[in-house]
Amino acid sequence: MKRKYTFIPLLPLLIVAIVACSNHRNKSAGSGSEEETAPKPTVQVPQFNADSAYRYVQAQADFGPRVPNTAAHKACGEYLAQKLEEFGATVYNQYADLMAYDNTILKARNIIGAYNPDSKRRVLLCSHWDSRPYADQDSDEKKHRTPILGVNDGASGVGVLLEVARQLQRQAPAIGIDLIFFDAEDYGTPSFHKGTYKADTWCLGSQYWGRVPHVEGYNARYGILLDMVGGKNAAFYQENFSKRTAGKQVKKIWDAAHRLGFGNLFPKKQGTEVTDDHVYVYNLRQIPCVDIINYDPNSDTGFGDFWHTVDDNMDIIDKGTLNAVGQTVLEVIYNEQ
Ligand code: AHN
Ligand code: ZN
Repeated sequence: MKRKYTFIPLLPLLIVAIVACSNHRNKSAGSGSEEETAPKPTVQVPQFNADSAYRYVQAQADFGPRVPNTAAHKACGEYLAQKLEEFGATVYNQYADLMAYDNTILKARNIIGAYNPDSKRRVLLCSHWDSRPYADQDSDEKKHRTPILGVNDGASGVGVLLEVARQLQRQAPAIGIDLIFFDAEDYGTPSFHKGTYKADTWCLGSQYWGRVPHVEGYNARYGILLDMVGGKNAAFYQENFSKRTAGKQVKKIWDAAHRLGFGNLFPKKQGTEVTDDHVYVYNLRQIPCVDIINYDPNSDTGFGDFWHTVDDNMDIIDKGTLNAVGQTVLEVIYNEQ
């Protein structure tokens, strides 16, 4: 009897003691102990300059259509490699003869700029730099064989990445970064083609790089592909191949965009599945890669009214879109440890 009486009141006491103890532990790990322990280092993310990115877009547009096997293409390739040199990257050039859907041999050039090349911790950022030989989505059928300027479709992604390169030179992030400008992305089978069907006619440059990377055994944690990232009224729905194969990174990028106040451009909603360079980065090198691509399921082609038309020119470029994408990319890469 006596034993029972002394035992029962101890139980609530014990619970109170445990709760008090755990509360104390919670407090000491939280804000209360900031003076005693070193604060978590906060990274300084550089400010993306959209005016600067816009100038790099304009500079590419000034060459004219950058269709493989043309003088404008060749000259623009020189310009891009020279800019990467100027911004302190280690530059690699991959020259390759690639066969197009109609058996034309394309004199292609992938241009790669590496930052902190010795680091094993790497993120890959990429875009295509060529422009399409055909305005085969133009409402005027007579223009279907006219090469396009590809300002949004081509120059915008590269323009954003050149501004990222300029920032990388000014302030290095904790990890290594590779910028890849893929060639011959947009020489895919045109709508008017009557010949036999050939698979994989888009993204020839990234297919080549996937088989023969610029560095043997190349690897990266993940990649981010920028495609059509400068248009007015852009919407970056979550491209579905990216969601399936790089879901964690999609979340990370869209969370970063929302944190920065660009939630309106980055709806956390599923887009379509697009055959783009990221597919080959993943399939051939097993590097998860997220395609940030203007795609709005509520619009006509999804890619914007100017897509693969003669209207893909400087008039449709919006610095606000370039800024939202560029700042989001910086936020993501400077927060990598
Ligand atoms: C196709 O139209 C098959 N893929 C879209 C990839 C692309 C073309 N991105 C820009 N131009
Ligand atoms: Zn295109």
